[in-house]
Parts: sequence; structure tokens; C-alpha cells
Amino acid sequence: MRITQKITILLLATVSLLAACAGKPNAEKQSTGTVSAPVFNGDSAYQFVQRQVDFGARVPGTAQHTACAAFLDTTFRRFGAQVTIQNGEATLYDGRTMRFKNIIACYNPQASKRLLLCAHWDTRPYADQDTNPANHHKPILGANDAASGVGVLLEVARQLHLNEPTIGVDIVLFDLEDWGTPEFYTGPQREDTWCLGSQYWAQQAVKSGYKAEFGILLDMVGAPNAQFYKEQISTYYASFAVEKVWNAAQSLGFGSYFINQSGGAVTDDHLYVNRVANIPCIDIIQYNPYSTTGFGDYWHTMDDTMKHIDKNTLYVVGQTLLQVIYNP
Ligand code: AHN
Ligand code: ZN
Repeated sequence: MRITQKITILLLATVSLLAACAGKPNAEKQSTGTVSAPVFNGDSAYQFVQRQVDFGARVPGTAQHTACAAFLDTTFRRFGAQVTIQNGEATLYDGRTMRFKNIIACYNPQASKRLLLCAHWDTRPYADQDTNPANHHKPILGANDAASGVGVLLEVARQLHLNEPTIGVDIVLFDLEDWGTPEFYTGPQREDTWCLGSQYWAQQAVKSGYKAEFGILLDMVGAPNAQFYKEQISTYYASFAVEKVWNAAQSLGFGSYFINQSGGAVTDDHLYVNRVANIPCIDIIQYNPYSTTGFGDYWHTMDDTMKHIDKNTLYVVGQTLLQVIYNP
């Protein structure tokens, strides 16, 4: 018998003894070596996506947007979160001013080790990628972009309420992500016209000294058989978090969704969380650098509806998040 084998047997015996002393029948957990997390409910997440889409387009400045904000606020409160609404004002691509609301749900506020989970909850006022030019000034329903990410996070919140995590979790729903310069605009160009809510949140995070170990942004995480490549801004600022999340997904058997390959770079809310707030943050986004648009062909069209939402994909993403949250 080699020395390593002896040590292994000794360790196993010690672990069994400790388990017996604690009186917890968790031998199964130890023998398989798997780590545990609550089970994410894909049907529940799907319903949360549907509830948002039922309001219609959630474009800032509209009654539907206001109604959806109230729904998100009350739902997080129902799930035991400490909720803060961050009201702000930003300048759009054309110089107009727009009011917005970032919605922040906090779990375990006293914990110093924290995880940031985010998605944008507004929808784009322009279907400027639609094949029919008559639709270019119409708002999109945004089932995948980005009610899908918010739906996953609402189900995560429900699970956090049922099973208190050891770490702190902050769920931030960014507003005004998707009012970036439209294709049809011919006026003077401004910089950074996307992600206006997250830009503001990141500036406030600096002022308040908010810190998290890392962040995970969800964007377009609901399409059937979606593939998530390792997005390059994520890898640049937070490769450890990319590895952690992609490894968690592989360990759960989700390797056909979480592709172990580098994808393109996408300007998204996580850029400002990284660059401005200085919090390492990754983006789980359906972006295929080898396809024509990069995104699904319903992206920024009137066709971004519930027919492109699959509860299996929501489950895969949500279960991966729970694996990360409950095994810090
Ligand atoms: C740009 O198209 C510059 N960024 C994509 C970010 C986005 C828009 N995500 C959803 N809608
Ligand atoms: Zn969009």
C-alpha cells in the first residue's frame, strides 16, 4: 500500500467519524463528492418571464415600465429581500433626458463576502434590426432581451428566500440598458449610449464603497439550445469568475450550453461594473462570434417573444447560479 492510499483511507475514516458525530446522514453527499444546492425551478422562471412580457414592452417613461417596476419590487419583497429603488436621470443618444429606476434586492446584508447578480429589465424602444423598416421605431417585447435574465433572477430570489445562503447576494436589475444609438440615427454620435442605468449604478457603487467578490450578468439566457461562449470582456477583467461559472456548469452536465471556448466581446452592463465600479463581473450572454448578427435573428426585432423562450435553458443557467451561490 502506497502512502497516499493510506492517507486517503485515514481521511475517509476521519470524515465518516465527523459525519457520525454531527449526526447528519450526509454520507451520500460525501461519497459522490458532489456539492449540493437547491433545485432551480425552470417552470417558475418561465412564469416570471411571462409575467414581465404580459405588461407589454417595458420602455422607460411608459406606464408599462412603471407597472413592471412595481411588480419586480413587490415580488422581491415577497421573497424576503431588502429592496432599494435607485432613481436616476441620464442623457440619451440624441441629447434627450430620461428618468430610470435600477432595482436592487439584497440578501444577507450583514455578510461581508458578497456576490452580485444582475440583468437589465428595460426593453428597447426600437426594433431597428427588424426586416420590416416600418417596425424600426416600434418597441420590442424583449422576452429574451432581457426578461429571460430577470426571470432567472426572480427564481433565484425565491430560492434564496427558501434556503438562506451563507454569503450575501445582491441582485441588481439595471434600467435603461437598451436605448443605445439606433441604426437609423444620422445625427452627431455620442459615446457610451448603451447601459445608462449600469453606468449610474457603478458611479454610485464607487461613492458608497460597495464591494462584491465578483458579479454575474445575465443577458439573453432563455433561447432553446442557447450557447454561451466565454465573452472576452469577462475574461479580460474576471477570468477567475469565468472559470468558476463555466466549471460549475460542466460539473452539472451543461457543457452543450456553456461552451468551453472564447467568444467575441460584447459591450454590456458588465463593462461598467468592471471599468467604473472595479468589481470583476462576467456576462453570460448568447453571443456566437461565428454567426452573422452574433445574436439570435429575432434580436432587436418585433419577434423577440415568448416563442423563443425555453424553460430548459432557463433551468441550466439558474441551476448553474445556485451551484455557485451555495458552494462559495
Ligand atoms: C451592443 O449592441 C452595443 N451591445 C449589446 C448589448 C445588448 C443590447 N444586450 C441586449 N441588448
Ligand atoms: Zn437589446
